[in-house]
Amino acid sequence: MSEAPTAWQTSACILCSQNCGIKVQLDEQQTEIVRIKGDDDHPISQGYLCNKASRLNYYQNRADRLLSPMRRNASGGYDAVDWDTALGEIAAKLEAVKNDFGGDKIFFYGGGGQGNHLGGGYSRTVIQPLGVRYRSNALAQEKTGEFWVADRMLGGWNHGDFEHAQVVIFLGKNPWQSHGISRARATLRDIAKNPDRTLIVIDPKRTQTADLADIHLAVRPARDAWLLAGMIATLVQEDRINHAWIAEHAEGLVSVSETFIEVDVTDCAEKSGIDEAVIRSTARLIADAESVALLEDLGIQMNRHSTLVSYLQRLLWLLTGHFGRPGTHFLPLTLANLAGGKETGVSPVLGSRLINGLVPCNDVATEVLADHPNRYRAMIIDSGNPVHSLAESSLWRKAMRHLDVSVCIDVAMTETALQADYVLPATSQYEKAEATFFSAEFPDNMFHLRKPLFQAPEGPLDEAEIYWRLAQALDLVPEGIVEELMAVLDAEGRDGFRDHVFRQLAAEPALGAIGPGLLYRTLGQTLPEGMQNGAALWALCHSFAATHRTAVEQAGFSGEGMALGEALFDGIISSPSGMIYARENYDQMWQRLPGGRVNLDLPELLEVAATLNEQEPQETSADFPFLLAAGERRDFTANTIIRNPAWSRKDQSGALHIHPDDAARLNLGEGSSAKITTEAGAMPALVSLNDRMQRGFISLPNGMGLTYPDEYGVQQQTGTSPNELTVSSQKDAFVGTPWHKSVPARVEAVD
Ligand SMILES: Nc1nc2c(c(=O)[nH]1)N[C@H]1C(S)=C(S)[C@@H](COP(=O)(O)OP(=O)(O)OC[C@H]3O[C@@H](n4cnc5c(=O)[nH]c(N)nc54)[C@H](O)[C@@H]3O)O[C@H]1N2
Ligand SMILES: Nc1nc2c(c(=O)[nH]1)N[C@H]1C(S)=C(S)[C@@H](COP(=O)(O)OP(=O)(O)OC[C@H]3O[C@@H](n4cnc5c(=O)[nH]c(N)nc54)[C@H](O)[C@@H]3O)O[C@H]1N2
Ligand code: SF4
Ligand SMILES: [Mo]
Repeated sequence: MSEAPTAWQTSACILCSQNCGIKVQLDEQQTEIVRIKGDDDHPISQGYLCNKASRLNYYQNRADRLLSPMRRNASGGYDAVDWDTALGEIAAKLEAVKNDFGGDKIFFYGGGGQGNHLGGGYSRTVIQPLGVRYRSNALAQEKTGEFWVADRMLGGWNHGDFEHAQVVIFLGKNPWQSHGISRARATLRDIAKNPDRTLIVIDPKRTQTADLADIHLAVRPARDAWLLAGMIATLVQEDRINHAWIAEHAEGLVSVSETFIEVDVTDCAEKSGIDEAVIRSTARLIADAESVALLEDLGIQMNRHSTLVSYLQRLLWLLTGHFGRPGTHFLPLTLANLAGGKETGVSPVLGSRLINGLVPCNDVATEVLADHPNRYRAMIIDSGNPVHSLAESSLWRKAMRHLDVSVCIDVAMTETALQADYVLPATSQYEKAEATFFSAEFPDNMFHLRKPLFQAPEGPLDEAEIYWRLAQALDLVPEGIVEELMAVLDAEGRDGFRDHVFRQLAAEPALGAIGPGLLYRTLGQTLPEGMQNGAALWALCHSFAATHRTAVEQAGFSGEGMALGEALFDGIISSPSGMIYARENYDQMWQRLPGGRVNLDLPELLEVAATLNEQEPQETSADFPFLLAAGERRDFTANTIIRNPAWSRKDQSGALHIHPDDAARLNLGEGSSAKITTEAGAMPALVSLNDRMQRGFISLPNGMGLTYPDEYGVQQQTGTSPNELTVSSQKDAFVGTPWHKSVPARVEAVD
């Protein structure tokens, strides 16, 4: 490894949605990352990194790298096949499903992870022409409830101004470990240090974030709805509502007041486990604050009443006027909107609500296995590991084997790949230009197209190339089209190319369906070395510049007509550390709200809120006396992005956290082995005593239980796979998000 390192190159960390800018040095062979530091020129992270980034070489260099297309054989093993064979057979099988049952029986899952969203864009090259209608990704097991609520209240998903808010609230969120806000640890320390600012953490566990908090509301697991309802009832009953702000900016106060005037705060206190006086004083603090910013995450999104809680937390700061000015909340102006909250129909078997086209993840396997004419019969999975990461792994394994044909596109032979008929090897996120659409900032919005750091090995292909070749195998590509467009590019440059493409699209709209792949194969060839995968952004830049001209100009770009989109694209291609593509002020943001106003009234959720006092929640039973938080973010977890357990500097097998009193009762000592049993099955886990846990509340980390070859090439599994313990049917009533954070469970000592 450590020979003379090469010059510093610029990229980004791919281990969480923050995508902090990094500078790296490679070894002389240009195959290993030997040094990593923060990139001071990155507009948002500004040199910041957390503890995980230094381990990125474990993603790039791995013993389980997939180097050839694989085809499942009769005995369940896999044989290497060449690309033409694999894609030819896949095309024939997908076509058969389309012809016999309809393209809407082909399901698409994934399309991107924490660091790669461009591949998913190129998937359209085949899924549109095939007539794929149903799709999903990890957002539909965490954020769709929030998106649905935010869309109906604000016309879009909001984020908070945590750097400036006087009062900052984290609800079911541990940003010290999981980030989700820029430069999280620095920002948290700033808030904690400043006596004029207040940090409130709502979490049953005393997390590292809670250690820094002024107020830690250690709510009973799964009881946030009562806590928040109690706070809102306080605001309504003590008339601490900001009436002037609401008159100016919001609709629907009457229905909200009518509901919460009736809510019994004492009962809310009992059920949530938070003292009534504390509920009331916290509500008053929010009402009196200069500015409040709140962030919700998995602690409530993967829990009972999750969609209701997403609504209640918004009421809390909207009733008190904390939106649309500095230090509060805003709607980011994203280049491509991942957070759409519109209802777009229902799923074909269970009739579940689709949000932004996404089928609830908890329903997908069920809809494959159903005895129903509309069941899914084929699946393409790209950059996702649903067998491991979605509820009820055993059901997913069954579903995968039940499909007529399944294709998995990944860099490794994952738990999902091991159930697929075909596995196609992708280039890694550091072998092609990549980017995400996660950035959620205000007033500046930033985008970062990373240059590749490494030459790809022989075998894997960019997703764009995979989809293009599959489109060819499906006979979707008109003869000579690439040559024709290349000739135009050669002769007339991008301007002539653009006019030509638009003329052709008008004459032959079907061409638009293979558009992303076509751009990759034509325009992509003319981009600076290594940037080919950025080609599809060209179309996106044009549509964004056309819709948000002022915001793009305010970010410093200029150009008449279509020249603005070209300037934006040039900016993206030539900004190795990322760049600001849009800038807005708060007045302009307000104009993006429907009618320029906030809507407080979501009747079906108010209806549930009105029943909270009558409900007698009982999550545990004699059989399952614990609540298991299945999938907690810790120092060295990063979903399943890094599979080699050696990447973790501590707690490699991801211990079960349990309160010392519970452990003593069960004869469990530090480092002992336990058996965890749920409705889904039983799994072993290593025990760690942890007085940060409430009694009766246990937790396991996410992303564990992955297999990885040891030095002899034998697959070894490390840690407990959380979704062997979860079931699909435990999910939210509105959008089907899972109840992973409160799985009824039993714990026993094993010898
Ligand atoms: N280190 C690391 N960081 C990551 C990731 C990773 O794998 N590892 N993954 C990234 C991804 S994909 C995501 S979505 C985010 C998720 O980020 P977070 O949502 O912050 O992560 P979690 O640790 O799963 O859950 C947050 C908290 O919810 C609490 N909680 C559990 N039950 C309840 C409850 O009933 N009520 C309340 N109020 N809280 C409860 C837990 O104690 C925990 O502290 O993290 C991202 N960042
Ligand atoms: N019980 C429980 N389950 C959970 C959670 C929990 O808290 N509890 N957390 C959930 C959450 S919030 C999330 S976001 C999901 C995340 O889980 P997944 O959706 O499975 O996502 P990742 O682990 O990020 O990575 C998905 C796959 O992308 C592959 N990959 C990496 N780079 C590339 C590339 O360049 N191209 C391609 N084609 N593939 C690539 C990786 O090898 C991996 O197999 O897990 C969820 N599962
Ligand atoms: S916060 Fe940490 S894990 Fe997330 S992108 Fe930044 S360095 Fe990577
Ligand atoms: Mo996530």
